[in-house]
Order: sequence, then structure tokens, then C-alpha cells
Amino acid sequence: MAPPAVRRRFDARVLAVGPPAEVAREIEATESDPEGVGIMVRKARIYPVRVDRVPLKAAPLLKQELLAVGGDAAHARGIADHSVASSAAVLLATWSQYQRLLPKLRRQPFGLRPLADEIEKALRAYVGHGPDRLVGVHRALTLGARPRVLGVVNVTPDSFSDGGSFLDPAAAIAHAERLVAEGADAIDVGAESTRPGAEPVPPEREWARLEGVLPALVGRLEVPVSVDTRHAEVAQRALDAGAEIVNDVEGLREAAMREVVARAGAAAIVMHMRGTPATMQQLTETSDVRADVFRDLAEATDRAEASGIAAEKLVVDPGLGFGKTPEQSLELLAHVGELRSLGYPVAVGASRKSFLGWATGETTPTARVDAGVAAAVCAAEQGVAIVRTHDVAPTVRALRLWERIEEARRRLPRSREGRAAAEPVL
Ligand code: HH2
Repeated sequence: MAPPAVRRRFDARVLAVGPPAEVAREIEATESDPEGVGIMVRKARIYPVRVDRVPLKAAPLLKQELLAVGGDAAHARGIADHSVASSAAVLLATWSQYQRLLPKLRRQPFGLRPLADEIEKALRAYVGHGPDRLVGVHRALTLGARPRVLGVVNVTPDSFSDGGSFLDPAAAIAHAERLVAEGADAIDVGAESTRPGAEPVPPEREWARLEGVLPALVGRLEVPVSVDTRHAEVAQRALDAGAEIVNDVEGLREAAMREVVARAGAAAIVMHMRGTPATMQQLTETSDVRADVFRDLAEATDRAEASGIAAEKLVVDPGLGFGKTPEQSLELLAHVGELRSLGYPVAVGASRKSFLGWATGETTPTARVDAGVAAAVCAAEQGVAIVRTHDVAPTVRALRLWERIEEARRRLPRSREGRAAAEPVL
């Protein structure tokens, strides 16, 4: 049935607004009472929150309390007939509704108090700006409105996209300098390919490749240097040589690696991977890749903090392409912003990867540059703090445009009330 003909009198327009500051400005534009801006901004958007393993007795109470504040919650049908012991749930509420919900949940039994604490922590982390600096051993990487660009230098014969190009130290150093001139905010140097099925490189050989490059970069570059390694011995040597960040594709799985990072006071990128590069593509089976990656990264960062690494030194990364099918990598990229709920800055590396080829039909890594740039913008839209890329110049150009667009979105509201509303607090 065709919709009825409507004579346009009111110019009804669905507003493409996101951040609270933008909503506040739209409300101000109606000349509404400034007192009301804050109240209304908190009603403008629903924050769906997923929680797992909600006990049978808690789930109906949770739904009831949400309904009482005007929100809702979805959980397993089996909660009603007691055929399940627990359930995942998706909570649907505005900021204003969470403000009323959380104190009520804290007065309830069956684990609803710790659940309220976790929901609050996730919401605060998600809407917050995150830290403004990632402090390495000596130097800091300033984080900001636009993602910082981590330029890749692979001192390897066999990396999937540039293997052999920079095995010669002089070539690697010149490449790193070029990437910094193109706008890289930090340089990630690696000497072991971790592409699917790659031959492991013994730590001595890995360091032998880095030795002629990494210390020279520390001396020459204005930007922090990160070492891409899964070996504690190599990380130690790199940190001794002045690296600031350890980028571990095994997510600080090894106690020895956590000790090295903690002792040095280095920053660390905790990347998600199941198994090892040799086995990971046989480990892609999962019913919910986002839930798995989220939980694994939460556990990995808990372990890291328990080993003495300060929370503000950590960054999380979903590890696109590492033990993931192309569909799973795309799903993770599409929702990468939800990792902000963990409370750490998020890094993502998509450039030239085979899932981009799967999506675009480009079979050679160097033909996937544009797709990698698009992936970086997709990550920027979701509040990712760091993008790791081989293609610094086009990525920086695209992110500069993105930053200008973002500034247009985040122009401050006029009124004091509006500005306060743009920084929601629970
Ligand atoms: N991807 C690669 C290597 N290291 N580190 C993080 N944090 N995130 C990533 O997505 C990531 C990473 C794979 O890319 P590359 O280093 O170019 O390939 P290879 O492992 O073949 O050297």
C-alpha cells in the first residue's frame, strides 16, 4: 500500500545527530528553555548494553526494573519457564533511564548490585573520552579526537604485504622516516611475520633483524617506537634500546612478557588472537565472535593489570584476521567501538589484510590500500584511538577530513546547560 500523500507543512526531518553536544545544539536551536537541554539530551539516545550470564532469578527483576523506568530488556525465553539457569540480556535504556535504574538495581538481590556496577563502568568507559596520552617508558603518544596513526615497518623477508622490502636496515630506516614525514604518530617495527601459517622466527633471529633498525629509529625519530613481537626476550631488548610500546599479537599471554612490560613501565597493545599464527585459522569456530573477543580481551587485560602493568599503559585490539574468517573480521570492524566499554583505548589494524580482499575482490595486498583507508575511517567513526597501517599518507589524509567533519559535529553548545549536557555523567 502506498503511503498517504502528505502535504508538507512542517518540514519533518529525521536528524542525523550522534554525540550529545550535537543533540544539545539541536535542542538549543528550538529556543527551548536552557534548563531543559540537559534533561532532554539524556533522553535522546538509547544505549543498548549486552550482559552475559544473568542468573535465572535476576533476569525477570532486571527486566521489571527496566520497564519501570521506561526502558526494556531482552533475555532468553527459557527464563520464563525456568528451563535455563542463566541468560544473556540486552538492556535498552536512555542515559536518563540508566540514571534511575542503577540505584534501584543496587538495592536488589541475586547479583544485581555487581551487575549495576559493571553496567555503570561500561557506560562511563564507552561515553568517556578515554585517556589523552598513552605513556610509554619515556615518551608519550598523545591521543585525541582523531585516531593516531601507527605506521608499520616490517623487517622481514615474508610479511604478507611488504615482505622483503625492508629487510635491509637502511631501507627499513628510510621507510620509517618516510612514514613519519607522511604523518605517522608512532612507528611499529616487527621482525616476525604473523600472517596465517607463517613459520615462527626464533627470538635470536628476530632480534638480529631488529638490532640494526630499532635502536637507530629511536635515535632519529621524533615519534615513539613500538616493537611488534610476541617474544619476551625480544621485547626486553627493544625496550632496552628505547622502544616505548610493546605490540604483542598474543595479547601478553606469556607471564614473562607481562613481567618485561611491567618492569620497564612500557605501554602495551593487547591484541586478540586464538592459538598461534600457525594454528589460528583452524580456530575460527565460534557462535559469537564479538562476545568471545570482548571476554578474551577483558581477561587478558585483567591478567596484565594483576601482573603490575598500569591500566593507563594498556590498549586493546581485536586482531582482525588473526584466527577470524573474513566475515568475522568485518563483524568485528563494524562493532569495534564497543570495545571502548572495556575502559582502554582501542587500536585496530585492517590495512591490506585479506578480509579486505574478500570484501572488495582485490587479490593483491597493495591493491587494498583504499579499502584499508575506508576501514580506518570506519574505525574513527567508532572512537578508535589508534589505527595501525602500512599506508600512512592516504590514511592521514582521510583522517584529517574525518577530523574536520567531527569538529562540525562536536561544535560546543551555546548555553552553559548545553555544554554540561554534552558531558553526561551517571
Ligand atoms: N596485524 C599484523 C601484525 N601486527 N598488531 C596489532 N596490534 N594489530 C594488528 O592488526 C596487527 C598487528 C599483521 O600485519 P603485518 O605486520 O603487516 O603482517 P605480517 O604479520 O605478515 O608481518
